Amino acid sequence: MKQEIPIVIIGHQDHGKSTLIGRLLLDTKSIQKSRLKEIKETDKSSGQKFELAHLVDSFKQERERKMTMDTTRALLKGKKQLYQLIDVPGHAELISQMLTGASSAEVALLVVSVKEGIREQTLDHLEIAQLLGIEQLGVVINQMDKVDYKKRAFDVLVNDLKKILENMNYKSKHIHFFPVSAWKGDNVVKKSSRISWYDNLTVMEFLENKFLRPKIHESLSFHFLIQDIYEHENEEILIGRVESGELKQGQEIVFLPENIRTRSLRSQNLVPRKLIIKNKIKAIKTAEGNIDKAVAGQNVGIICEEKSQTKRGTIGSHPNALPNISKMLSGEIFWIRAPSQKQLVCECGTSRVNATLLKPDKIISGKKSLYKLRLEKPIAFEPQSKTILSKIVLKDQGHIIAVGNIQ
Ligand SMILES: Nc1nc2c(ncn2[C@@H]2O[C@H](COP(=O)(O)OP(=O)(O)OP(=O)(O)O)[C@@H](O)[C@H]2O)c(=O)[nH]1
Ligand SMILES: [Mg+2]
Repeated sequence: MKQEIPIVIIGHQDHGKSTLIGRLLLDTKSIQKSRLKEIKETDKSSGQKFELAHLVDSFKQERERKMTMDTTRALLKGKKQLYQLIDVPGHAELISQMLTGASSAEVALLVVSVKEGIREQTLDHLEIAQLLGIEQLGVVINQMDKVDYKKRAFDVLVNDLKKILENMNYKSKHIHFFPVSAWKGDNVVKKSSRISWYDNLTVMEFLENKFLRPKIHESLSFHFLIQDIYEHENEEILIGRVESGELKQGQEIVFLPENIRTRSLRSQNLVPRKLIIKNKIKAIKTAEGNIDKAVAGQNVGIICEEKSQTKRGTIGSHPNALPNISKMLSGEIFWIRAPSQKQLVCECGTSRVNATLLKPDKIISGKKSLYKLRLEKPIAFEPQSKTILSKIVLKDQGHIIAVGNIQ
């Protein structure tokens, strides 16, 4: 089975994200004719003009409100690969999709309307994507038909975007710009005859040929994120996802932060090895039966020789490559909105703990800052690893208000 590469579509409201997805699906024949017909008929019978975005935004509620309400994952069939296009309506959805989705994207398509230019959500999404570790970016300069396909309009916007991207530490060699009309189909899958001054990649060619295959963290040491635990025939099965590395039957495993003595936690982040309680993987289970080895990205259940007595949020790691453990976290953070109090909930991987915000004092919504947090209980994490164990989300009364990295 081919691996589906997740690609997140970001950009300001109404700049054409859903239309771009619709166009990609249509021109690659990823969508069945019957589905297209069905949507056209629904539009006709409800007196609406057919919109490509309806291929994606086909929930009834959404159609009524004319805005993407829920995240959609659409399957795009390329010649070489399969892609999962992730349409995110807002900041919170972008963050939760990227951090809790079965697989988070390493590539983003940013849609910017050439008519409207750079807007608030354009900038916010770029900041968030950067913090979430997205390095490769296809910048779709959309609605070129609205400016008569003029090169100057494209050039001016590209120049402004280049300056912004540089300031945000995106590297130019990983970024491509495309003059596009998603509505008319210029340079999305087919080369445009209306944009003669552009003789370069289409969006689809970029996806198929240019961007580097996602690093699925296979080469790193293993971390197994526990989502659930249940008992079956007196055996304890730990359900979770291999976030990085490889998990093998017979391998030693340590559950963190539980399986180390608290004395070491108080004194330092790095744990002396002698204080660690080791366990061993007896079996690795999947829906299809037992396997010897599970790799990064796989969801499996494991049974250990000793009952682990761990819980959701625990990380299983190799005794020689343990993550950090601490109650203090710091790094960079982007505030979607200001917190209503200092007492927040911090989520990292599958762990979730109460946290007190120590820094910053002054929070400006829509801005990045440095932060410092004190957690109620220690958690395991991996600073600067690019895996989700180096990212946090802060919640205030159940709502996502910020996303950050751990440095
Ligand atoms: N003329 C023209 N109109 C476009 C183009 N792309 C999108 N549109 C129109 O712009 C409007 C918004 O497009 P959507 O694809 O729904 O935008 P979106 O970014 O998904 O919007 P939200 O989901 O609400 O954030 C629709 O009416 C589209 O038909 C384009 O290339 N040219
Ligand atoms: Mg949309």
